[in-house]
Amino acid sequence: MRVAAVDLGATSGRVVVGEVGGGRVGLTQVRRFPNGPVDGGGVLRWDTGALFAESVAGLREAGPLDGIGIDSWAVDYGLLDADGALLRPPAHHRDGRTAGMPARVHALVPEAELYAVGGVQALPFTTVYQLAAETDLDRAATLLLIPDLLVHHLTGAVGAERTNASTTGLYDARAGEWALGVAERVGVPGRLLPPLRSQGEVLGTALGAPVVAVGSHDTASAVLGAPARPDRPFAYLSSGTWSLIGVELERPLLTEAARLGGFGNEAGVDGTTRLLRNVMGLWVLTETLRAWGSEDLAGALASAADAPAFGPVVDVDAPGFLPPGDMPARIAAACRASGQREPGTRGEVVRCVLESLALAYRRALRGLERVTGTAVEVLHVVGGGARNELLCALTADACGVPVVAGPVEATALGNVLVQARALGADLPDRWAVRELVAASTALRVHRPGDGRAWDALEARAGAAGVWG
Ligand code: LRH
Repeated sequence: MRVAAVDLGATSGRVVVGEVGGGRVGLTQVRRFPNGPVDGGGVLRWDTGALFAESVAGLREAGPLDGIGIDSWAVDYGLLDADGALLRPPAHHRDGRTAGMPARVHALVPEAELYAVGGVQALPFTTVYQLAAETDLDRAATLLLIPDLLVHHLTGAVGAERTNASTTGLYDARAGEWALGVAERVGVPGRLLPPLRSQGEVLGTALGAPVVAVGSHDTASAVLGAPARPDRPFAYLSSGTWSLIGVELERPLLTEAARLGGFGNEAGVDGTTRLLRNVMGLWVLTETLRAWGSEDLAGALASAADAPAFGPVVDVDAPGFLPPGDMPARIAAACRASGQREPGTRGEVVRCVLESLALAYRRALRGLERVTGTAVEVLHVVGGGARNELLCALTADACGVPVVAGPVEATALGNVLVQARALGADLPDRWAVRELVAASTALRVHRPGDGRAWDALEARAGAAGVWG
């Protein structure tokens, strides 16, 4: 069986061919293309026209296919008019137009009530808050999230795949349906929300192949592609532009403790719940390199490895790190504000970012254990960040659990294997999918060292007021 995964990430997109058979899955990347924010009339936007053209070119290069599946980052959307035409290029979630929007929405539906239904983390860029800043709702007939927009472009089909719909804040996490009551109360007409689709449904045909609904939220596909075992309680860290750290649950956890702990419930493949925290992620590092005009990630990591351990740390989730800009200056300012010395050399700046990320993962993991009442025994780091050995090692130490790093291509694997299953491959459940991933990829284990230095670091940072 030969299927293609189109995987659109915030900094690059790719088309990957997956071949499934003989107890293995193999991937070949056929096309990779850059992605990023573009200036669209004073608002940061996505150039979906270019992304879709690149995706189609990649699918053509892929040759004959048995299936096509599409995933991308979450929360962003395009609005279509009654003729199915896109009103404007979709806005980028890092645009500042959402400033003040959470408060405006919470005045209509209190935050705790929103959480009790949708269970999402109240991040300013979540779809429901973006829609509060939207000027085109009256002219729009349909809202499509990014992967659904590409499915529409390829097949004409209109729908919303559930894993990504669950990130909007307009989805009823328990019922698995749109939360139409909430939508109407926050001023989003129910007519905009298209029929929901589940993984495995055939959505249409493109280039002679069925387009199959996969976990269209990249993180949902990545979590499926994490080589976890059913007999060992695990957490995952989908490590890319964003860091999504969480656990897999059988059903949503919509408690006040989960909300106040900063965790969101997102729908996983096969009706699971991904209880996770969205941590700012490698964005802070890539923006730092961009500010330096450098593309030398390996060099930056090597200098961080040589820099002294346990220097200054920052709250990577502070809103100031969200928009594009001069990260080294923001890091220095955050260190000054908390009475810490500023990192001096570039190696120290990178070390500060990595230790701050590891500390954020540690705090999230402890919080997850607290709200679920389950101790985590292993952390699966998947995605591009699994290649970052220094960060994986720091994460193992900070979290006090073994880190299993890999696969880097967990998202594409999750995408490919949901298609393969829908097309008849013998993969009875998600554990069978994960077993196949484990059998087909190289993994690296990072064992934790003595955690006492991290206890001290966290205490020092807390006393300095790093988290406010
Ligand atoms: C990761 C991701 C994440 C969302 C963010 C907008 O790519 O999908 O899960 O929170 O992008």
